[in-house]
Amino acid sequence: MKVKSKGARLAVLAALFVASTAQAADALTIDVHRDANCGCCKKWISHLEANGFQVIDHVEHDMTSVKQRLGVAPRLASCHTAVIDGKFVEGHVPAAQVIELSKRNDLVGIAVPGMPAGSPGMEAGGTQHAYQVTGLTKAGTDQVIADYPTK
Ligand SMILES: [Cu+2]
Repeated sequence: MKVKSKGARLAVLAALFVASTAQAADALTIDVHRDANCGCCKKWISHLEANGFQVIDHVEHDMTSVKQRLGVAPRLASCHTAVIDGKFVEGHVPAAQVIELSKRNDLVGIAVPGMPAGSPGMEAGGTQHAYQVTGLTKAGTDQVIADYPTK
C-alpha cells in the first residue's frame, strides 16, 4: 500500500514534468517574417536557434504591410518582424529580451529600431554601437527594456 502510493506520487510528478517541458518548448517557438534577400535576417534566425528557439521562417514580398498588420509602429521599424505568443519582435533583438517578452503581458511587442552594428545578426568585425531594446506597451508608449552593450 505504501509503495503503491509512492508510485502514484511519482507518476504525478512525471506528468507535471512533461507538461512543464512541453510548455517551455511552446514558448520558444517563434515565427519570423523576412524579405528573401535579407542576409542579416538569416543571421538573426541563427542567433535564435543557437539560443534554443524553434524558428518558423516566412519569406515575404511586402514587409511594410506585414509590419502594419502586426502593429509595429513606424518609429520602431527594422528589417525582419517576428511574432511570439501574439506579440511582435522587430529587428535584431537579443534572445534574452525575446524570452522576457514571452513572459510580459503588459507589452504588445519589442524592437531594436534600425540595424545597429554589433546587435545579434549585425556583427561587423567587432564594431559595437550602443542601442536599446524598446518595448511598446498596450497603452502605446515606449519603454526601455534593455541597454546594450551591457556593462
Ligand atoms: Cu537586419
